Amino acid sequence: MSGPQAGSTLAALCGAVPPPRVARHVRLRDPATGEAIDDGLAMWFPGPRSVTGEDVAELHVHGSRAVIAAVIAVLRSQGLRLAEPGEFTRRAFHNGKLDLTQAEAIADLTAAETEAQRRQALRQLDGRLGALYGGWSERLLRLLAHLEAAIDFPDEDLPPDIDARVAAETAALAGEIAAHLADGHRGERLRDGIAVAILGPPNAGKSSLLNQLARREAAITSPVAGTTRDVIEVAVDLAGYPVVLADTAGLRDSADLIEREGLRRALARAAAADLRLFVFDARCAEDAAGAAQWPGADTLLVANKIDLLSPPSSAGLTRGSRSDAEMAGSSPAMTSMGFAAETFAVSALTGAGLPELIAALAARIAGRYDDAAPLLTRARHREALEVAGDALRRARAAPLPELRAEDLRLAWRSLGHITGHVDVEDLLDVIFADFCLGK
Ligand SMILES: Nc1nc2c(ncn2[C@@H]2O[C@H](COP(=O)(O)OP(=O)(O)OP(=O)(O)O)[C@@H](O)[C@H]2O)c(=O)[nH]1
Ligand SMILES: [Mg+2]
Repeated sequence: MSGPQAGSTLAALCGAVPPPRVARHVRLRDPATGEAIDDGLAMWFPGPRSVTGEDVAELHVHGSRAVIAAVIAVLRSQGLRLAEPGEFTRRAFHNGKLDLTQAEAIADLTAAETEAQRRQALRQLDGRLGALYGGWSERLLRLLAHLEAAIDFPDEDLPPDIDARVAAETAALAGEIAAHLADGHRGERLRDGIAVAILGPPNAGKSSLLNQLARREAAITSPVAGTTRDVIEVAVDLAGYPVVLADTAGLRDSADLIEREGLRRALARAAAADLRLFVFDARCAEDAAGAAQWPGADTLLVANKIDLLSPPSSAGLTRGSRSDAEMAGSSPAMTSMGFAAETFAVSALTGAGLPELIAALAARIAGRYDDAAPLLTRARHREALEVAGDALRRARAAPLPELRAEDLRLAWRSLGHITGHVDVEDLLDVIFADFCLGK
């Protein structure tokens, strides 16, 4: 419960308000009838030292439907209503308990499905992102204040090099924002999922690999080449990282209209993906050449069906067994075939080599996307930063101080939209704090 009624309601239900921030064992009663509803814990957080900044009361009750229904009915009879989605966080924001990036972090924490998402949301909740944007905002405000002062009070005793300082600081800010924007969408990827495309010739076992990584039969597999035609997407938790796997149609020229469309989609997905797994049949090493279309460290080669390379009887192919992993890691057959170092030998049938492949993928993702520094996490932030960056660039080119100030104001407002701090009073405060003008 949050708001002015929280205390009186708590007293009505529990008989008394417990001391602040102490959990009390209570018998909850319907104040109208005196009937006992449940046995639980009550806590009292008088504002402003509470999560919303208002008076807050918490009841810890048994979670059964009957208890919850009875408690809610009694609370309603006391004039309370259920909070709307996000209302507690919204009130906390309005009461200055957190900025908008932290409010978004709470939403992200609530929705986090993987370890990496949880860590990133927690970092954002710590306020590091807000502090970064807030810092820029403050510098911009100071800049603006100096410029406005020079415009409005040209006769006053202002530092002579003010123009040069404004220009240098504008350039510095523009540079920092540009560098933050050019982050390869790392934070957004960690939040929304890293796109990994599975490609390769028909029948190589792409869909089988997808099913193994997703740990379910998401895609149809069959010995018929050309089984997959459309892109099949599955969101998976890959060693703690959110990954959107895309299985694609086999890469081959075909007269078939649908297969040609499948090929087009596969190529488009490969181009758009953050990482690629190029799967080929380990028995046809020459197929690996198809991966040349996507050079670089973003493409991992996966030699599949290694169970067919050695006599099945001697391989001891039990899924996930130690001998499997060892075999996959250092298969003499594979090394003698001369695959590049980045080739992972696996069997999508037995699961051999998959732990190594997953570890390598996770390591690549960790290296590229996981960062302790505050990262851009939302398109909303990116848009606002782009507007701010453009405005700063315009400000640098503006011929008149008035135009420059207008662009700086725009940039500052845009930054303020990210954290939710936009107030002209801020500007006045700085102007009057920095300069004792017109006293
Ligand atoms: N022995 C063996 N068979 C495999 C392995 N991986 C896949 N297969 C079989 O190979 C055939 C093709 O597998 P899919 O996963 O459908 O291959 P794909 O690359 O998705 O094929 P398309 O969708 O047609 O491009 C199926 O019969 C699978 O059971 C493997 O590691 N070992
Ligand atoms: Mg397939």
